[in-house]
Amino acid sequence: MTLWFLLLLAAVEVAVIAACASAPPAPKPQPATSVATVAPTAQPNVRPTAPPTANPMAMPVAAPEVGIMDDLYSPSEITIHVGETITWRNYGGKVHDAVSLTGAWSPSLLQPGGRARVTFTNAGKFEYTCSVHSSMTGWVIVE
Ligand SMILES: [Cu+2]
Repeated sequence: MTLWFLLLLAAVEVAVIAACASAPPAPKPQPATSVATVAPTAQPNVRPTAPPTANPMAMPVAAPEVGIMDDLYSPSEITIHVGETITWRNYGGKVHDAVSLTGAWSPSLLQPGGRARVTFTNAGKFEYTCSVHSSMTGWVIVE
């Protein structure tokens, strides 16, 4: 009886081993597929750079200007170089002018918004006034 039992047990074991041997191999565990967690980047926030600035040496220099107000010159003293031109512009509401005290220049009266230009060809310090409002005085220094 024991022998039969052992033989039967052995037969079952062989059958089990054979079944295991013929079974398809268990799939290898695969690492979990990595999921991209990085959100897509936003649109590039690159703005075009400013165009290169022009050569400072080539930039135009503001022309010397004296504003005429009611009733003063602004600036009341201006320094320029020989050969430069000053523009007087009447920003006031009255009629004004800018007349040299020595008679070096004598522009006509300027209506509001009017302009007068004088080119200085000699160095010196020149005082001027308004022929209508004698309290208005200014200086041009030419270097
Ligand atoms: Cu005046």
